[in-house]
Amino acid sequence: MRLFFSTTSPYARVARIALAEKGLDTVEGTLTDPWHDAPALLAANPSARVPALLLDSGLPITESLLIVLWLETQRPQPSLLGAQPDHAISRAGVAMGAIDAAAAIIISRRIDPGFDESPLGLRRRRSVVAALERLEADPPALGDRDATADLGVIAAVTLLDYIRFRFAAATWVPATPRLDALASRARERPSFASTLPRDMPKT
Ligand SMILES: N[C@@H](CCC(=O)N[C@@H](CS)C(=O)NCC(=O)O)C(=O)O
Repeated sequence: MRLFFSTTSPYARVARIALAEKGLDTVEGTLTDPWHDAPALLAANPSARVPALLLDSGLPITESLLIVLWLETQRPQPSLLGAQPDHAISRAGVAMGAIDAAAAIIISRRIDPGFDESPLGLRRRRSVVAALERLEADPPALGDRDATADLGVIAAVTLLDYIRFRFAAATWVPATPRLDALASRARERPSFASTLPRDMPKT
């Protein structure tokens, strides 16, 4: 198997953490800037987006949450849905919506440097703030070291770390002490520590 990923992508990070939590961290990774339209990525994903997981059969699985779904079917244990699947999935939905909103702000700046303050930019910002506030009010819980991180934890921590990475100086990001504590505990796990967002290496 081969995973196309970038070090900045929160979506790729969700897939990478999920693979590692399932004990599949030895899957070969191909560092790929999706914006460079690498032929191998385009062959795996017509949308030219990361993550894309190429199975040994040659079949590609794209979309972060579908990669998680595929993992659940192939390797049900340990489950990424945790003890309360409803809650894990619900929180993951809130976090993924905010990841979409945050990523949309970053991408839209490429064509409109003033996007952040535009009506649509402010709407996307509101989504991020509202999701962080909702997750902060009722944060997912991480068990002890032996417990697997569920999808709610994976998505919430991925969101928070992405916001810190991309919007470090933003004054509109709310204080989230409970999520900060969760992220700091999650960082004790190799799956989270080894996938912290960072700029892509210069080529
Ligand atoms: N819904 C997709 C989103 C993937 C996505 O947008 N990835 C970004 C990187 S953060 C990408 O590859 N963008 C390149 C492009 O949009 O052309 C998922 O969950 O995997």
